[in-house]
Amino acid sequence: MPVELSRVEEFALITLNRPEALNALSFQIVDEIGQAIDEAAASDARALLITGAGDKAFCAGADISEFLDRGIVEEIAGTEKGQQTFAKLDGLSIPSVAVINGYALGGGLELATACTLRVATANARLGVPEIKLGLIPGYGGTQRLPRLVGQGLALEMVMTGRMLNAEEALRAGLINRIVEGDPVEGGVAFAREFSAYSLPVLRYAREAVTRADNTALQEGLLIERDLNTLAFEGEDSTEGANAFLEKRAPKFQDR
Ligand code: CO8
Repeated sequence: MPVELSRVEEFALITLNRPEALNALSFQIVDEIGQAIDEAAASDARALLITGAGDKAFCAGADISEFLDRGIVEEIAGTEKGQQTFAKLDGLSIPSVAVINGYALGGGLELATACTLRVATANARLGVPEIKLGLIPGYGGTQRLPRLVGQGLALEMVMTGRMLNAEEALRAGLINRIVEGDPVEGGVAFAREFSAYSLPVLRYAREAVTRADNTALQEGLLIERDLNTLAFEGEDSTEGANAFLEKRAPKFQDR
């Protein structure tokens, strides 16, 4: 199967399993990623991890061998399908972590930037080389990338196709950690830094921070106030305060 959904302890794990083509994305594979996201969302997983099979690539982007036979109608439908699938990932009720184990290029980097957070191996190379194919990113790359790294670097990456190494990506805020050893274990260790916290409160936190991109400051502060009030009204904030005062670890119930 080119897309595999499995379980690693309390986490769902999607593995792009087409290492002979550096896990490149056909339309069929994008569909299967969408189905796997739906299954992960319906499970009791506390986060979703996404990685690529093999030690060379997370994903080398859209499958270039499909490009030449494609008409404009198929192209529009395929781009919309990719954008919708990645938007589904972005809006997932649980957080997601891209475990970038090598190349994350084009649609592969767009998949990674649709995740909540990203870790990468030291050999990772991240870029949007579409310009070299006479194209621009089409799965959200011109929109999510500048929100993460700023317009200057995003324009440079889109206009030159230059790849960043893991250190550069870390400095630019494109990835959150460089992991050593087994990449999935590194991703799991990173996910554990937040996965015991209240899931609804993590969701409010994600929503408040991501809405900052599209919102004027005064409006954003109102969104923050309302989401903070929702968290404050939840049982988990009572448990958090009690646990602090009783000098014990909190036991959140996702309420
Ligand atoms: N599509 C199809 N096959 C690929 C892809 C790809 N994106 N990338 C690698 N492969 C294949 C190669 O053809 C090769 O196959 P084979 O062994 O049969 O010849 C195999 O994977 C191994 O690749 P290489 O031999 O090239 O490995 P290298 O280590 O020499 O190079 C690179 C690795 C640098 C990653 C190189 O493979 C490369 O440049 N790949 C293409 C990267 C790229 O341009 N990605 C962007 C694609 S466009 C895109 O993602 C747009 C997304 C949104 C569009 C919306 C569409 C609807």
